Amino acid sequence: MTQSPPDTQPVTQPVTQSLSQLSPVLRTAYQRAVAQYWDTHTQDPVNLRLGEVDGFYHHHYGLGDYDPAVLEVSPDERDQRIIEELHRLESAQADVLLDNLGVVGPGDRLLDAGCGRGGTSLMAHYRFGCRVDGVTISEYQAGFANDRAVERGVSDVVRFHFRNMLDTGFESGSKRGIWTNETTMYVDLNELYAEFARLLPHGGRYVCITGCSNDVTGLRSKAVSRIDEHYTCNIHPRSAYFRALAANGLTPITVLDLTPATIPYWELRAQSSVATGIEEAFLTAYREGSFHYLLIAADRV
Ligand code: GPP
Ligand code: MG
Repeated sequence: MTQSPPDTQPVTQPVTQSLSQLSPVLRTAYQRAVAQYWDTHTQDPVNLRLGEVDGFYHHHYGLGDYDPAVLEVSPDERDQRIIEELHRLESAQADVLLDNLGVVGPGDRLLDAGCGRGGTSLMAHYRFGCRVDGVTISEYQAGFANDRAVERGVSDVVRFHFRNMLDTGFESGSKRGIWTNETTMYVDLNELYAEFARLLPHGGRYVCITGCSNDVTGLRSKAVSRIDEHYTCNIHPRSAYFRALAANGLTPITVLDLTPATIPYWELRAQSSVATGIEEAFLTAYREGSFHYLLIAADRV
């Protein structure tokens, strides 16, 4: 059962209908399909075995060079060493995201929009000492992440909610910082940034890490389409981010092209026992230039 943190929205509708019909969280057939994907992809070794390394479970990719020595150790140790190395690169990616949140104090509140199994939220809490809320449209993920927070004894300050990031229900101006770690390809950016503009006070910071298609090379490539199909997502072009941010009072302060730094992660993952089959599409898309791995930090003005 999913845990219900104290401020989870109550379900007030009549009990004669099924919960999925009633839920105010999942509003469209598309959102239900995405939620179903994450509610049923629960045994994914590429995410579980990496998370088991230290209890921080991620749903994003990695940054930085891998240690080539992991490919040369004895066959009985090789698999585990590669998994540990992939996990190190994924945690390094989350650190880069948090590096760009600006000054955050223990009294601040942060929002992880599309929190997955909660790894980045927990890292943010340990770094800044503040309260973090994560939202996900997967009840399974919210439950899993809350269990990790309970295990660590931080469930009073790190909470995961079965909520929609397009309509979070949190108070206006209540979040000093918000991030999306590879989740924006599941939503309309204008709707998303209107909600973030509401939640951030003047001067609040938003950080996005995303994969986006390259307007310069034209419409989406075959490799980008394969990624969309694999994850049931809709990768946006780079231009769409800047248009939607500007339209919603969010002004970029930092833009980093992380593409060169993520390619080693995919090269190592392609050689691992936890490869899922999507590795070649990422490598092709990045190498042919039809896709970028981008960080954007923007301030609410
Ligand atoms: C990784 O999640 C991210 C997504 C599914 C969103 C798509 C991201 C893009 C940059 C296009 P994951 O860790 O669950 O994926 P996997 O199971 O493949 O490791
Ligand atoms: Mg993963």
